[in-house]
Amino acid sequence: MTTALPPGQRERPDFPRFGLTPFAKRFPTQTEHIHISVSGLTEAVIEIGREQLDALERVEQTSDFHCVTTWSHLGLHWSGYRFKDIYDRLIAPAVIDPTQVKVLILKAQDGARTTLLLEDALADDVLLADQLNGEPLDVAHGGPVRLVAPSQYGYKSAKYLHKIELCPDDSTFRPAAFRFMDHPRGRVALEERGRIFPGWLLRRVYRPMIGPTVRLFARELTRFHANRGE
Ligand SMILES: Nc1nc2c(c(=O)[nH]1)N[C@H]1C(S)=C(S)[C@@H](COP(=O)(O)O)O[C@H]1N2
Ligand SMILES: [Mo]
Repeated sequence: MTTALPPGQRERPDFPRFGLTPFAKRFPTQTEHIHISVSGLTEAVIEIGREQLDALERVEQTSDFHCVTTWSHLGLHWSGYRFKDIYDRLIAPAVIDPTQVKVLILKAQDGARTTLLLEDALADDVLLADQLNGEPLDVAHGGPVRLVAPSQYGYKSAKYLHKIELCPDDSTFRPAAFRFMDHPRGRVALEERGRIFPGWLLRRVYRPMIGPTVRLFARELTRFHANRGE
């Protein structure tokens, strides 16, 4: 069976390290231990680490990954925890008024941040992944732990996740780059690449940036490993 690519996407045989160019040089400080703190609209800050995750069911999932710049990598095999389980079991019990929680602000160890509607985060295929293709998640792809939201563009899948803020709306969110590059939902099937400009226009703007960005991110990763003596 062949899966049709979503509108405007092109298949890439490799899965490159990728992001906004300022993040090419930024890396997590904690690459071993999982630590995510959840705050906002809760009675107290919730700390999630290996111990809390171990109590949940481990899930395996094969899904495609779609970057807003139009590259897609098909058939990644992730392993981790369903975000819905994390929310229901670890977060929701401490939420003061569940009807208030509409948006999650996701913050990463490299300073990247993004939003996700709670409704989208609770979809069955949204994972907190700590393994990729049978190996522990490496620094290139967001280790020790990242979000994977296959139905949204890649920029919603925060690598090196370490903070989640529960919010009633996205009014406190400052995007890492220009506002037009960010969409509140970012659904791939609907080509919600950004706000303001239509998807077909953003395709043309973004596509030429793929090659140089992939090379930059690869170069900086090599430098990171060299500095650590790896
Ligand atoms: N923390 C963090 N998360 C991030 C990014 C980043 O630079 N930093 N880039 C985003 C973008 S634009 C994409 S396409 C994917 C790329 O994931 P990969 O580097 O594992 O291929 O991560 C997303 N999550
Ligand atoms: Mo992306």
